[in-house]
Amino acid sequence: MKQAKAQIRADELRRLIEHHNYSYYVLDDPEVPDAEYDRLMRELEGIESEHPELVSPASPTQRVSGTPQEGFETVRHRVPMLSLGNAFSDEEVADFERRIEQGLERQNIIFAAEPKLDGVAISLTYHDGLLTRAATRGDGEQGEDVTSNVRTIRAVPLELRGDDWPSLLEVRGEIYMPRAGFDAFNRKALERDEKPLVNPRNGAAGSLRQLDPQLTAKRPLAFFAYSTATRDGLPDTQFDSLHRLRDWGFPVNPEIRRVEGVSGCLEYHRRISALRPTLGYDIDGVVYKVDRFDQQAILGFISKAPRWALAHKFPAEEEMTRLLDIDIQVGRTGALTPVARLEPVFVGGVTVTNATLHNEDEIRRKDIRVGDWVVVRRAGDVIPEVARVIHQRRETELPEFQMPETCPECGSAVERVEGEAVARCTGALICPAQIKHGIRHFATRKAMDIEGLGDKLVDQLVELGLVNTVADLYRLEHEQLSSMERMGGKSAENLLKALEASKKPGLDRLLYALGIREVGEVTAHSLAAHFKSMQALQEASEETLIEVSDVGPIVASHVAAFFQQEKNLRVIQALSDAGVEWQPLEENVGEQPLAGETWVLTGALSMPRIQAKNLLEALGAKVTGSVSAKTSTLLAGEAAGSKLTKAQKLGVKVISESDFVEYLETQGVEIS
Ligand code: 5U1
Repeated sequence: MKQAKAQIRADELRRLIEHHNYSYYVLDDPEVPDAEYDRLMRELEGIESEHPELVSPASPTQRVSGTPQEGFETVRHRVPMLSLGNAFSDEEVADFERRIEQGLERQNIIFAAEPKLDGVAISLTYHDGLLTRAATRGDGEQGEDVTSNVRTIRAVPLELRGDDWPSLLEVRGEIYMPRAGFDAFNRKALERDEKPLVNPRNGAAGSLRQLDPQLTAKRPLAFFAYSTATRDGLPDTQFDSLHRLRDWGFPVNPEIRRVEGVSGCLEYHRRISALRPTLGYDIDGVVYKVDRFDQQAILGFISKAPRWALAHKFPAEEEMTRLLDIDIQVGRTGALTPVARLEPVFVGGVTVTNATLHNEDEIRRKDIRVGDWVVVRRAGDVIPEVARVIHQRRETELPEFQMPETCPECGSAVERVEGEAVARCTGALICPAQIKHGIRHFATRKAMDIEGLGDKLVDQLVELGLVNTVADLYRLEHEQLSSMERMGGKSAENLLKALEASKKPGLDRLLYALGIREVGEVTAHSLAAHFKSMQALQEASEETLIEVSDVGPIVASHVAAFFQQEKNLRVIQALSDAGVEWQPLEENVGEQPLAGETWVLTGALSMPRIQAKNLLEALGAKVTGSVSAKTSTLLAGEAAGSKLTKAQKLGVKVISESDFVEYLETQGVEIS
C-alpha cells in the first residue's frame, strides 16, 4: 500500500478501534463481535509493520510495548492520593452527616454515592491528552511507576476523546479484575497445573506488579475512574465531573447516583448491597462524597482523609477462623460430602459454623487439614465455603485428610468411580441417610406433594424401621403416626389424607419422585411422554433411552441401571400394590377439554389441592401459581384473598369449588 493511502487507512482503523473500545469499556454496549474487533486490529498491525514510520505510542497496537523491566521506579504523586474514613454501621453514617452539616452550617446535603471497588488504586497522568504515567498509590505520597503494565489494559484510554480536557490531567480510580475473567483465568491455570489466583483483588494487584507487560496483557483487567487530582477543566460537582471523565473516554461506574442526606445514603447502601452478587466484580462497600467541590473545600482534610468522603463498608465476605473438624454428610444418591466444622465466625453478615469443602480433590488441592487456620467465604446467599488455608499459620505437622473407606452412616463400603470427583456409599438399600433423603425427596411438592411429611417425622419413621422404602409410606396406619413425637391425631389424619391424595400421580411425577440419578422434572416428563408406560420404560435399552430429547448417554446409563436393579422394581411393584396408580401423559392433547388453558388455585378447598391439580392436568390444563392476564380460570375456595382480587381486576373467569365439581361430573370424572 502506498504511504499516503496507508496513513489514511491507519488513521481510520485507529478511530474505529478506539470507538469500539469506548463502546465496550465505557458505554458497556459493544457494537461489533470480538472477531470483528480482532480483524481491525490485525489490519492495523499489518499496515504498521509495512510502514513502521506510521506507528505512534498512542496507537492501539502499542499497548504491549517495551521489554521486561528489572523493577519499578518510585515516583512522587503531584497531589497525594488520599485514603477514606470507614463506617460499618448506620449510626456512623449519621455521625458523618452531622459533622458535615455542622461544618457547612446547612442541612439536606447532596452526596455523590458510588460502589467501592475491591481492586487496586491507580493514578493516571495525561499530558496534552496522551497517557504518560500510571502510578500505584503506594503510601499515598509515593507510588510505583507501572505505566507499561497499565497501558495493556484496554479500558484505560491511551488518548483522550474530545478536546476540552486540561493539558495536564491526573485521573484516579481502581483497576480491578472482573469475576468472569478471574474464574476463566483460574480454570485455565488449573487445567495447566499452574497456581490459581487467590481472589480477584490479589489477581489485579499481582498483574500490575508483573515485570513483563506481556504477562499483564494476558490478565483480564478493567478500570473505573472515581476522581481527579485537580479540578481544572471540570464541572463544579463530583457527579458532573465523573460524567465529564466518561466523555473523555474513562469507564465510570454506572451505579453512581446523587443522593440526599443520611436516608438517601443508607437507601443507596441497601440497594447496592442487594445488587452486589449480580455486579460481576467485587466491591467491599459504597463511598459517599459531598457532591459540591466548593463544599468539599470548606470541609478540608483530617490527616490524610477528606472530611467530605466516607466509605460505608459491607460486612466482610471473607474471614479467618479455625477448622475444628471435617464431617462427612451422606446425600440422597449416597454422595459423601466433606463439611468443615468451624470455630464460629461472623462473615457475610451471619455467624458461620459449617462450610462446604466440596469433595476430596478440593481438600487435597487446597491442602486443608483439621487444625488449620482457614479463610471462610460467604458471598450473598451462597453456601459458605472454605476458600483457602493460611499455610503460614500452620505451626505443627497436621495429618492429611482421608476420605473414610466406609460410610459413617451405615458402614457400607465407599467407592469412587474412576473420573468422578465424588465418593459414594454403596449401601443404598440399608443406608439410613440415603433412605431418609430419598423419602424426603419423594414427598416434595414437585414430586408426590405429600404435605405433612416433615424431616423430623421421616427421621423417626426410618429410625424405627417403619419405613424402609417409599412404598412403606402407603402402609402407615393412624395409630403408628399419631404415636410419633410431635404428631397428634389430627396431623396423622391429615398426613394419611395427603398420602391418599397422592396416589394418582402422572407418570412423570412418579419418575421424578423415585429419585433416579440425573432425572430432574424435565427429563422425567420427557421420559414419560416418550415411553408412555412404566413397563415400556423398564424395558428400554440405553440406545432407546438416548433417543429421548434431553437424554444423553450419562442419563441413559443411570436410568437403565435404575431399572436393572431388582430392589427398585420391587419398590415400584409395592407402590402399585399399595394402590398408587400412575397416569400416562395424555396423548391426544387436542381431545382434552381443558387443553391450552391455564388455571390457578386459591383459597381453602375441601379436596386436597394436589387432587384438584392432578384432575385439571389430566383434563389438559396447565396449573400455575399466580394470576395474570394469561390465566384462563381461577378456582377459588373459601377465604380466597389477593389472587381473587387480582383475577376480578383482570376480568379472569372465577369458579367456586362446587361449580368445579359439577363441571367434573359433566366430564364423567370420578372424584374419590
Ligand atoms: N468509588 C471510590 N472509591 N474510592 C476510593 N471513590 C473513591 N474515592 C477515594 C478512594 C480512596 O478517594 C477519594 C477521597 C478521592
